Amino acid sequence: MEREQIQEHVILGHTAQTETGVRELLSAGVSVDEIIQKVLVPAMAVVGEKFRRNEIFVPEMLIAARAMQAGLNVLEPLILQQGRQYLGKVVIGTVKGDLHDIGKKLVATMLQGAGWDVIDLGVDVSPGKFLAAVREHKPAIVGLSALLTTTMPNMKAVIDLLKADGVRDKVRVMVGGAPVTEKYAREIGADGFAADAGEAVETCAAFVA
Ligand code: B1M
Repeated sequence: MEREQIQEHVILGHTAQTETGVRELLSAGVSVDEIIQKVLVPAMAVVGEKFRRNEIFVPEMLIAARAMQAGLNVLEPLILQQGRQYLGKVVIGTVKGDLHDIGKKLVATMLQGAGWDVIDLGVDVSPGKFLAAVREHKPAIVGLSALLTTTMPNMKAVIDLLKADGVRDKVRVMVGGAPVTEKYAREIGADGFAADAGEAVETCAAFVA
């Protein structure tokens, strides 16, 4: 299957065809990274653009997201196989009010593949739940994801609560998600920012280097 055809399947939310296309690319020797960066992620960018232009609506965006996730699920075992040394624990989640989880899951999987023990709290995670997870798991790093400009401030709410509870200096906080910038990360008092899953692995590695 041609790459453009696979992208079309993602955009139209064809789960089975997306999985088949991803498997075919793998069989043809295309790397996991290339499939993610050059095929699947650009397809979702098209979906976002179509939504912005009112050409598609939330249900179409949702089924496209399912197809994208199905494609990523095919790749996940390969990412996890990398088997590096144990690096420590990361608690990660999408902040309160935000239901976007594909990017956060990809970050979590890549971190696991790189050797981190990842506790994924899911989506719509309240500051209190992040704090409880920090107390329970004592991670080296807390990762906060936000895809909406309206939920970005909830990342600051988590950092503020960690401060108020006296545990802020025991963890490093990494933030990310499409609208998040390095400047914003600094403004809210995060320790690091990553633009994509690959950078997230580098940022976390730098924290413990
Ligand atoms: Co939504 N959505 N969505 N959506 N959605 C966006 C984000 C939007 C940009 C689309 C658009 O208008 N063009 C727009 C946000 C505008 C804004 O605030 N600036 C938007 C909107 C408006 C909405 C709703 C409000 C729509 C509505 O209801 N009217 C609604 C909000 C629901 C809510 O959260 N409360 C909504 C809903 C949804 C769906 C549920 C239908 C679905 C999500 C399904 C799911 O996740 N299971 C969805 C989708 C699919 C998108 C787009 C099309 C794709 C997101 C995605 O999965 N990208 C998105 C448009 C776009 O991004 N171009 C859009 C692929 C993924 C691999 O990339 O998530 O960016 P990304 O993750 C990257 C990096 O950002 C980074 O690494 C990842 C991997 O490389 N990263 C981190 C992410 N988290 C990180 C954390 C880190 C480090 C790096 O450290 C901890």
